[in-house]
Amino acid sequence: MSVPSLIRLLFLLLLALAPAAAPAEDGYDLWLRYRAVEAEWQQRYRPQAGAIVTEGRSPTIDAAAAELERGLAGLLGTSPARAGAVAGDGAILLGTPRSSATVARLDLPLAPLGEEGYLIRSVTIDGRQATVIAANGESGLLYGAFRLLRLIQTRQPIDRLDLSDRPAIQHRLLNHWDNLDRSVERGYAGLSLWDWQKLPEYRDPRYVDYARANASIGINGTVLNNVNSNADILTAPFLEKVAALADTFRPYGIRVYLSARFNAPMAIGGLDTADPLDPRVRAWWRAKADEIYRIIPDFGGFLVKANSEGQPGPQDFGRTHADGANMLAEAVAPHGGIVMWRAFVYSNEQPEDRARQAYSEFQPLDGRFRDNVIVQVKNGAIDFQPREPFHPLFGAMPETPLAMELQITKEYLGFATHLVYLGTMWEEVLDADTFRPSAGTTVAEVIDGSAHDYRHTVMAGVANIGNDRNWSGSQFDQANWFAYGRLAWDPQLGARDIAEEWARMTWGNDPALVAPIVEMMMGSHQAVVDYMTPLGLNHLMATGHHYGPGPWVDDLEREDWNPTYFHRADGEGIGFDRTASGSDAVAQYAREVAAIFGDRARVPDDFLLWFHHVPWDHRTRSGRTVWDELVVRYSRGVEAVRAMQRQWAALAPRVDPRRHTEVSDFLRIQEREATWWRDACLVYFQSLSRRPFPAGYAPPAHDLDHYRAIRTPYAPGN
Ligand code: BDP
Repeated sequence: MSVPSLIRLLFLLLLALAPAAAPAEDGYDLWLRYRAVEAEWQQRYRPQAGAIVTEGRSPTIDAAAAELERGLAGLLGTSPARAGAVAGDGAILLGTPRSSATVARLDLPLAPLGEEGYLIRSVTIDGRQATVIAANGESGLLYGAFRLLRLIQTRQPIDRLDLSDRPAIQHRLLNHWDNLDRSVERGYAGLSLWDWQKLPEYRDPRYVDYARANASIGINGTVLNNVNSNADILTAPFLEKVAALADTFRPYGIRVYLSARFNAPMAIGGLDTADPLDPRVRAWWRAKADEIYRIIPDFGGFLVKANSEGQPGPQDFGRTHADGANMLAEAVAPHGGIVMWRAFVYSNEQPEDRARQAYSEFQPLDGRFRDNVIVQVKNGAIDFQPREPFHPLFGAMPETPLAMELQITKEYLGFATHLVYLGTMWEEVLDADTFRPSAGTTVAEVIDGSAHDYRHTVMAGVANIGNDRNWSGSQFDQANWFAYGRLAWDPQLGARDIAEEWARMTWGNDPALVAPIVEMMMGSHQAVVDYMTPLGLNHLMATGHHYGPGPWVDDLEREDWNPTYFHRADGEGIGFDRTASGSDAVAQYAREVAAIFGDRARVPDDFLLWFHHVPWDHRTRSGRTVWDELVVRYSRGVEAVRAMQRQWAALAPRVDPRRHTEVSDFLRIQEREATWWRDACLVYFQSLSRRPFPAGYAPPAHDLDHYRAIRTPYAPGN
């Protein structure tokens, strides 16, 4: 053999032996990256990662086993064989007592785990050491499989396991605000994943990855379409498409739900009314439900936005929300379906403080809903603002199951480009004490049903998912999808623990990486509140798209769409008086809560201007005047973004270049926009307060006219 061909041969040999280069990271894999663990961990894990044993088969068991195969292959570089029996040490046995005789024989304490819980134990089976993942229902196996993988992904030992878990909330749903033309209301991650035009024949393989991701965090339902809904989704051709998605998601324990347009009997049914008490209307909905369940036997039910922001509803026919909800509930009840009726209502004609309206409308209806209706309440009383006190309905409807609706997509929190971890914000709301019926009853306990013994429990998250390669529009927004799922599973989890788990799975386990990432995340919500709406301010966003500041806007058709309605700043002071001398919204809370929120001396500074109108020279807890404190907080928010930029820059050697650059670039956008927010708001408020900037704080670069003239008609998500 000639020398050159010898060299060639040698080269090819080397190439074959070299470890395959890891595929470039672009975020598609989310927290399910399954990149190889370090050598010493390989040693520790491998003995526990032998064959994957399933004695029975089903689509869900296969999905769980396939995930283990895929995960272990990536993490440990092994290709564990799929086997029908435990034959050697290190097997992972996956089964329910029904699917697996061995699991049945082990007589594990599965009873307390319900249908979706799971147990993972290191056991000995006929003298062989094995790990068993057992559950009563098959979706529990899926959750258990993902849990085992998560242990490895976060570098925890798996050789002496004895753990179990079950979800605290029954229905853990994503709400997609996706339109039939694939635009996504308040979506910043591209188009809708649902390619309606190509369904039902073509099922994008991405649908399976979507289902895997959701199953990995325990999400078990998805509302496919926008709450501002189009009745066409309920027509036969669309239902076939919906059925195709349902078939794809089913093995992953995920049911589909639809947003129903209340006047569908008129829009697509040829009736001249949608009056919920009209027998023809009731018959139409019953027939529609029957039609849906014929092709989607496990259809979850309906989500409804009625008589809100122009959507049709029962009040158009002189009926109540309960009449409307009960009519739909009756239609799906024979099939085991549920109706989620949104409490996000406010009306233009009502002179009442917008923050009070949902409570005024719904609280008196407590106990008037059929037993398969859940009233879905946003976390706060206004609208997904950067920070809101918990909604006063939580705790106030003991006879009606209440769901909490969170917004994962960051409509009011910097769209996809601002790094804002929402786990801390949600934790703050879930941990809030409702004092109903007594001290110590948190919002989480209302939602998980324990406070009032609810028969249904639901958590809903407005999805931030689109067809962008990284799913959520940004790498860090994946954390919000993840955190939402984890909190829906267990609302008692800590935001920091979730952040750490996500960081390890998404970026790597190097402590020098994990610690700063978690630190960035944990401070990020306070930062955005500071540079957008500090001290309890809210709704200062520009009109329509809500992109950027518009605190001066005062000319919209509805009074309660104007930022000036919300901040009420003038030459004397700033803030919305919601005490007894004002709208008295505080009275909707339990007495103990009202006593705190309603008292200027006791209200936390974070909610000062939400509940109080105070003079510019009012002293906050810091000892500074409100005006000075505004300047300090707005400036502090911008500084926090700059600190994140520095922290992230220092991580360059430890993060793959593509994702690192993307995050750096987004932080530059965030820094620019945070500065814009600070400057525009402060220059505007200064035009009213007529006070100087405190020493050491630079006044904005431009005058008010400059900021008022900024127009961004093409901002996304509108
Ligand atoms: C608001 C959004 C709007 C939604 C509405 C809702 O701006 O797009 O339709 O909430 O939740 O925050 O119904």
